[in-house]
Amino acid sequence: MAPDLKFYYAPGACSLAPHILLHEVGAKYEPVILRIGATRTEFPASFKDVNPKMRVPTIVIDQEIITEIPSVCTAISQLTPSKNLMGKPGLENIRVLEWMNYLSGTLHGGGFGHLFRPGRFTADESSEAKMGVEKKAREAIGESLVFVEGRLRDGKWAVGEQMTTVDVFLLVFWRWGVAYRFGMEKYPRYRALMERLNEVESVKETLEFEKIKAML
Ligand SMILES: N[C@@H](CCC(=O)N[C@@H](CS)C(=O)NCC(=O)O)C(=O)O
Repeated sequence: MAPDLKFYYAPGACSLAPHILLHEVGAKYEPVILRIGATRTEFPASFKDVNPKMRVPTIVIDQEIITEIPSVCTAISQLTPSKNLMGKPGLENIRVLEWMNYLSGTLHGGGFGHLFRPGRFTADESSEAKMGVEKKAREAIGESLVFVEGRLRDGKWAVGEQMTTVDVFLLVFWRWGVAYRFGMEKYPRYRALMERLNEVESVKETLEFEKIKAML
């Protein structure tokens, strides 16, 4: 029997990556849309009962609550193992985990997380202190984008010979990089990967579903 799925997401947020995977595996799920404001998050207090961390993505699979992008993506990919969305078992899977950990911890948490919510990372409430955090975050993101570009291979998916969860997670940062003016034209391999991704049916479907654009 197909599992009962409930998926909490915010349009254009990091939840876009697992959202695409849900469409890629053709899952039937109940979507729950939450909103993230420019300076503060507007999740309903009741969401705390689902995810005490108050973050999207959150997926509930047969009453099991799963949070954190790498695990949410792993859980979705296990719905259709033949698609190898976490890479084929063996080295590919290891490379996918390596990418996901880097993207999640360094680029997302250490970079964009600081840029979006600088107040969380300084005890000093002055705007100068927040601007200092934003400045360091922009430097860290810039370094990560150079690293990502260097790791991508011309005309290939990020790992192996087919789309994996890494490619769709990279789409999240591409869109943010464009929106926050990181000069994404400096990253031709990254752009080529995004162009390829934007031809994938599940990606088109999910962007339409979230009412957002690819931002190429
Ligand atoms: N480590 C978490 C981070 C999730 C996260 O930060 N999600 C953002 C959206 S991109 C969020 O829910 N933000 C709300 C907030 O920061 O208050 C993960 O990998 O899932």
